[in-house]
Amino acid sequence: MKRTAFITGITGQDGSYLAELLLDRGYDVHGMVRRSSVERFDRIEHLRGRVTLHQGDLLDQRSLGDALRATQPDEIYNLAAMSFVAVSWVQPTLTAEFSGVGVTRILEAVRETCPDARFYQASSSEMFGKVREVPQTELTPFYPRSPYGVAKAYGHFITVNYRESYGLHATSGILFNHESPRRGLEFVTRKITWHAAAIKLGLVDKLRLGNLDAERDWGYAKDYVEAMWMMLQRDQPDDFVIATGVAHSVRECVEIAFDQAGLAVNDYVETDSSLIRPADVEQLIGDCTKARELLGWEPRTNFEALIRLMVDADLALLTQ
Ligand code: NDP
Ligand code: GDR
Repeated sequence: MKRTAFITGITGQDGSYLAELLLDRGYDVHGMVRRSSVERFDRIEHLRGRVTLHQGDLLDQRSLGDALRATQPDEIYNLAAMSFVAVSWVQPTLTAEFSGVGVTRILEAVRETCPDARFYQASSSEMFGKVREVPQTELTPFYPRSPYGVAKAYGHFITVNYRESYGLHATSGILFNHESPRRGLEFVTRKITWHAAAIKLGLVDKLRLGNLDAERDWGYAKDYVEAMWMMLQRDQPDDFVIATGVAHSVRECVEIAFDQAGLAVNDYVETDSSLIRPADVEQLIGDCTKARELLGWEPRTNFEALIRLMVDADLALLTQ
């Protein structure tokens, strides 16, 4: 029988790739979108005829219940959030509402309308923050370093708690950074690849960055949405770290991107102290042994290949 999936955050980077994956696997795909005076569904424009969209917002309990009641999903992927760490200091309360309490709202809606559905929560390596051990696993204690990380830690634990309190099939994927040509322009990899392409084409002349020494375990979003799906195929709900196990610095990202564009870094890149965060996460490295062993999941795309493909995509985008 055809299975039904419901995705919050379907207009985001991950939501759009996950919708494609689920359609390919024969699912009836539903997504939640929020009202805006200008409709911006660029990432799912090519899927518009194949997915059903429901109006809703993580701030609005009624809309969550109504959308789930109408959909009666087998699987729910809660990807919606205020996902940009830097803005979480500017809008700390709203971030807590979206990315923290919003998880409780949707879990309550699940309990009320479709308690047998399988639920996925988009947790984050930002919860490890000022890391307690290297590499980080499912058992590493959290020490979030931003209002976003704190909100995600709440979302993670409320998911665990509803699994243990009410027997929901609720799973939390602790995903490390993952990028793609659909990544928002404000995130550092895409900011770098877009600028490398734009400088190459003579459209802009500088790239200003903050902390060049920060290191992240960066993977490819397409590989990571597959892990989300794999987690919900298990009869046992659980928590999984998804990562590549290798960290690179922002500086290395710049070097690869500019090399791909055929440019010399020193001529174009400047540091800008206003882009330094009040508290940054210096290094994240994940250990995805549990996902390898229990899900059979493997990252397929390495960092260098990822950054090069993003530069090529930005060159193509800007020459359209
Ligand atoms: P994006 O920022 O690309 O997408 C976020 C989505 O959430 C958008 O569809 C956005 O809708 C929606 N959204 C935001 N606020 C609300 C709200 N109040 N109600 C309903 N929808 C809302 O994020 P990603 O795709 O990169 O990430 C997906 C999830 O995974 C997020 O929860 C993120 O925090 C988490 N995560 C991401 C990682 C990464 O490296 N990408 C790593 C670990 C976790 P709109 O289009 O209207 O703005
Ligand atoms: P992050 O991603 O905060 O890890 O959160 P981001 O790409 O924003 O920053 C990564 C690191 O790069 C440094 N940096 C800059 N960052 C941005 N955005 N812009 C700059 O100009 C810049 N210069 C240096 C940052 O200080 C940081 O150390 C992402 C999001 O997708 C979250 O939603 C997700 O949960 C985590 O990844 C895992």
